[in-house]
Amino acid sequence: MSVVLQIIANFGHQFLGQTSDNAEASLIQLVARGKKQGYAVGDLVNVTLTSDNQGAIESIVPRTNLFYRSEFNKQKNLAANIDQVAIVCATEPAFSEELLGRALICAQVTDIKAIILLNKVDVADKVDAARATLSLYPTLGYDVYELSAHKSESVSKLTSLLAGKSTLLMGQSGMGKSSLINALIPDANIKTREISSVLNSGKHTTTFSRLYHCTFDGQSSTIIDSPGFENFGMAQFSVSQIQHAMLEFVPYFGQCKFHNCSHRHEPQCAVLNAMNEGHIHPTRHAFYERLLEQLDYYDRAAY
Ligand SMILES: Nc1nc2c(ncn2[C@@H]2O[C@H](COP(=O)(O)OP(=O)(O)O)[C@@H](O)[C@H]2O)c(=O)[nH]1
Ligand SMILES: [Mg+2]
Ligand SMILES: [Zn+2]
Repeated sequence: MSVVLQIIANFGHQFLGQTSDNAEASLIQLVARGKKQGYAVGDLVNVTLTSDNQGAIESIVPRTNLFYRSEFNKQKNLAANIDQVAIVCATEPAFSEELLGRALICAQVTDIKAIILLNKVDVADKVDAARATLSLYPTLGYDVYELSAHKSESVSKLTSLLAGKSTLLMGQSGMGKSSLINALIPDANIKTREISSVLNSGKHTTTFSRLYHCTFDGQSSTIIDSPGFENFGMAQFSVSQIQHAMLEFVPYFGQCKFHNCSHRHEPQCAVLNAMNEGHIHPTRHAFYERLLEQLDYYDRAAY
């Protein structure tokens, strides 16, 4: 029998599928037939069932999008077919603005809405510093929502942002992602144990992405939890894609002296002029230079 299933967890080359509209549907262990493909959590796949709880992936339903990081030829799929990515930061431990910036670039190039969650705002002596760091991002067009995973009224406010959507939750470890998932999805622990027991006999329970079906504000929604990350390579993008994802640079494009200006060191560069006049934050321009340096490095290493 052939069915369409959604991949809700993967670990290495093992996948778990479930019908996409029923949180209580049983978990089907999936193997990829033929050439190994880079399936991602959130993918819809055509499956031939070989038993009650096993099946073979025959083909993939075309994706609306795929969010992934990459270094050289190593690709790490985080999620497919998502409506938005929520990047979790915290007041403590301090979060990496570099990783936040990279996740935002990736969302921008992939044309996925990104929102920033500042968790642990109950930590009174750290909240001002975190707010100061994040104050730049609303000026670029990104909404920042403050919350505390330990406060139920704050978590219930969050559900209105998630209702009816498929959201990839990402963040460094320690930011409170698991606490948020547990507050949002009361039986998340049970589901996780169930997934681990089918997928990999309980090992490495925190190292794979998983998708949770949930109902927020009466609307069917999904949350994809991803493993904590400490780097975020974007070898897949071109210089031009990165330039256009620097949203505050975009209004100045076309005004530089050289039409192929890299906006790094050229004379009469409209982007550099805007920075010197205080319209572009120097930390963002330095961030942009680091991204381009890393692309140069990938290019040189490829030969
Ligand atoms: N004060 C405070 N601590 C939190 C909050 N959310 C999470 N934590 C704590 O931060 C630590 C890391 O949380 P965890 O959910 O494991 O983070 P993860 O690594 O992102 O999954 C734990 O000790 C949590 O209890 C919060 O809103 N306020
Ligand atoms: Mg965790
Ligand atoms: Zn320029």
